[in-house]
Amino acid sequence: MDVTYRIEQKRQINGAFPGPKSQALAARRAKAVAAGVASSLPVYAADVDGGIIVDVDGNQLIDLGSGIAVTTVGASNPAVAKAVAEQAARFTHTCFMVAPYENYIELAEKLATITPGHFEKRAVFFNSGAEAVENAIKVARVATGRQAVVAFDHAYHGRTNLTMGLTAKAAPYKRGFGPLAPEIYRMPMSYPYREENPNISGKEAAERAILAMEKQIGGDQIAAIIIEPIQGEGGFIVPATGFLPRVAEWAKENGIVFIADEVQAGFARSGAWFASDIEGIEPDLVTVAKGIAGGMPLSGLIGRAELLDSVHGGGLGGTYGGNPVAVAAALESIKFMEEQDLAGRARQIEEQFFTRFGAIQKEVSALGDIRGRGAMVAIEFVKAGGKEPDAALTKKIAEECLAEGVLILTCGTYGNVVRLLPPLVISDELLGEAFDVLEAAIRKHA
Ligand code: PLZ
Repeated sequence: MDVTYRIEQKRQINGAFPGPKSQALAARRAKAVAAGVASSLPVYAADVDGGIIVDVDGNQLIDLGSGIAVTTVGASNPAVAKAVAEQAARFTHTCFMVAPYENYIELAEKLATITPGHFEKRAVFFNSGAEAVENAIKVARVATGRQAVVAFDHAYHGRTNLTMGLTAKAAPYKRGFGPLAPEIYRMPMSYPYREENPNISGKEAAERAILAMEKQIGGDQIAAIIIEPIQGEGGFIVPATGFLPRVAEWAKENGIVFIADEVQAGFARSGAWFASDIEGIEPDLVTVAKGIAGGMPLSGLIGRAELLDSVHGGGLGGTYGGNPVAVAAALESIKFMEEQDLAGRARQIEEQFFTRFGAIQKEVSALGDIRGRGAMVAIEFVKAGGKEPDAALTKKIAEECLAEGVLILTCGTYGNVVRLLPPLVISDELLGEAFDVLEAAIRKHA
């Protein structure tokens, strides 16, 4: 990897944490910002580069979150920043539905070549992951003339009305926000660590879900099956080998649109362009966001031409979708990922993680499972001697890391998963130091 850093890549906590400036901002925030939006960090960001977040008091934290899998190429990647500035100086917005522009088309062309599937494709752009997912469902319903949508246990697809219905976890995402959208059915996932029968194969887990779909809905009633090839918020769950190909095959046999939600796993994060590539599936539709544009808000829906083109003219859109500044950032981010082989970098990180934490798992029984792919890896913590989720321990470990200057996010249906999502431009040295801090926190509390 050939990257230069603007900020010294050094972890450093100066005295009080949070410092006085962050404390002052927290007091202002309490009086101005809605209480419903929570933050992982008690400090406020001032400058971010490579693997370092500098806060307003000058503390320097190692970033293992990338703004939830977004800043894959860095949060201030110079090539992205330049493209953003140049595009903003020409025009920030026209609305593609009013005065269309070239870079939107260029990004659609580019995505057709890097997304899974050897068939003719079309793309359409939006602002958030949730919006891409909503539109995938809209397209599938028009294309099939059916209404039912299948999602899985532990799924996360967003917070808008339709997508919160697709999301599995009630608190905090759905609590009190109903009524939820109708015609959503939830099916059992392949979650190897928590299977009742530890020997169940991926194909058998797929047959379990298929039987439930046949009995509870009927294959000819289902418009779409949506699934994250690696589940994100639900706990970085990698389904058993063979699960996804069998579900996709059954979808095809029944004329059901198979949608891969690659919002979190996509764009080099999993060690391939898309996690679907590793699973050997060719989804009919793919939703993307997060890592696509170096931190600029952009999402997309890409897939089979005949599906996307089945929607009547004017049926898809939105004021800001495919904003030219965000699209310019995406084109540069993708170019950077290619030039720097960030997928290869993600595979290196995967290897370092499994070597390091695999060894610790042999000694510390609280590490129930270590899993993931690429730079999307996680540890599931359990109580000694069994598999009971230990959310309290998970929280303690994440807090300890934070106090030591390492930002680590948690996730999982049971809140007992520590997930690592470093920016792929992080140096080996800094990543190793973050692993040291995490290991020390585990050894202290587990
Ligand atoms: N699909 C697979 O991971 C967003 C959500 C964080 P938006 N994940 C982070 C939070 O608590 O809000 C996500 C995802 C998958 C869809 C989404 C939704 O993407 O850009 O947040 O709408």
